[in-house]
Amino acid sequence: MQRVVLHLDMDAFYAAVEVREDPELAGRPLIIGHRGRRGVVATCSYEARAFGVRSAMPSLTAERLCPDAIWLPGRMELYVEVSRRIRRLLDDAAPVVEPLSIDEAFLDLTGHAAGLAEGAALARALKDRIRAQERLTASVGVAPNKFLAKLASDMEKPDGLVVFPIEDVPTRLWPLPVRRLWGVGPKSAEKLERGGIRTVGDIARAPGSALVPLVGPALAAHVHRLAHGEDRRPVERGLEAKSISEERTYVEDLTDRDEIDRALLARARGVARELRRQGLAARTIHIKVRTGDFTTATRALTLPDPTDLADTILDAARALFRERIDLQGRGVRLLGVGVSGILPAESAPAPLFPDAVAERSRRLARAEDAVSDRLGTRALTRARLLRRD
Ligand code: TTP
Ligand code: MG
Repeated sequence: MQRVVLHLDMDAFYAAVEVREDPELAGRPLIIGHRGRRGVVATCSYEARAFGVRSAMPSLTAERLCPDAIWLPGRMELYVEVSRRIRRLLDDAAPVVEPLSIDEAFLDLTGHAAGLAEGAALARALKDRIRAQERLTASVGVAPNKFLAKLASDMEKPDGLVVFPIEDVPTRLWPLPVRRLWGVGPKSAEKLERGGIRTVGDIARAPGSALVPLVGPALAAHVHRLAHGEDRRPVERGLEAKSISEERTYVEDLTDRDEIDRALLARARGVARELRRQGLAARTIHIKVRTGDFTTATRALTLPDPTDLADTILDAARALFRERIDLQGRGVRLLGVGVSGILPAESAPAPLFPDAVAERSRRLARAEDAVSDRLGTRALTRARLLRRD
């Protein structure tokens, strides 16, 4: 069966959402980011790109290239909400959707669309729905695999729709520089170029034995396949950008360090229990702190390995609180702990070096879960959480 894979990427995503919210911004150079010496550009409208402004560029450079640009700081919550709504449209359009980032996903239409032409018709309909419902444009690539689909979605941005059949590989893929191949970073590109291999076509035409001394056997085989437009990676169903959190507001502000620490422990336990109940693990740990004067701060950090354990979540939450929150003498009115970057626990890679402490925590957690399933969550607790009275 011929595979039909779509790659969809929203155009100038944050900037386009801002333009939609304020039509006065349409047609003007718009930059999302913070100005000044320490700022960087998150993204910018295509009008600003005409001046050479790009994502991740220092704001000072962008200010020099485009002095008349309008700057906005960005509103993450709004972009996440729009992203979720678009995700629902994608789920309606394809049986399998694999989100890659806030504005980008692969869709697998194999068995749903007979061939690339039918895939393109479905892509057109999807673009129309996104435009009608969200008043935003997307660029889509349609191809027999992920690699070609992603390449194609980028070819006619913004508002593009490009079909990339395997027959087009020699004319459209081979002229591109080697660094456009997935997995070829600046270092490997340099090694290939030193061996006289500059374009994807050079790789495709080179005998395998010519590449091995330059980049090693594994990468040589990989780039050789890609250069011929071959990529067997499946589109994998992703979870909705999901988060789990628990927070509590206090009648009287917490001021005592130990009291705050116990509150963090209680919230971390709740979040970890919920993760295990759903068979999930998470990589990113958040805290939310509202002080007596109603200012709210959120802080997050990402762990090397996903976890479903209260102790690991607590360690991260404590570190965030200690190092990244300055109470300036104020008390804590609300305290929350949350997690995101969630994946099914069984798909979490097993740790390279199994760790005895983590293993003990895991066994303890399983025992705690068993007790609370039978007797309720208050039946078993940590001594630290018992009130002195
Ligand atoms: P991209 O899809 O890379 O960029 P874009 O959607 O703004 O523009 P286009 O796809 O048309 O080229 O990233 C999606 C969003 O992610 C982008 O709107 C802002 C954010 N982002 C950053 O905050 N920093 C970055 O360095 C990049 C690349 C993106
Ligand atoms: Mg984009």
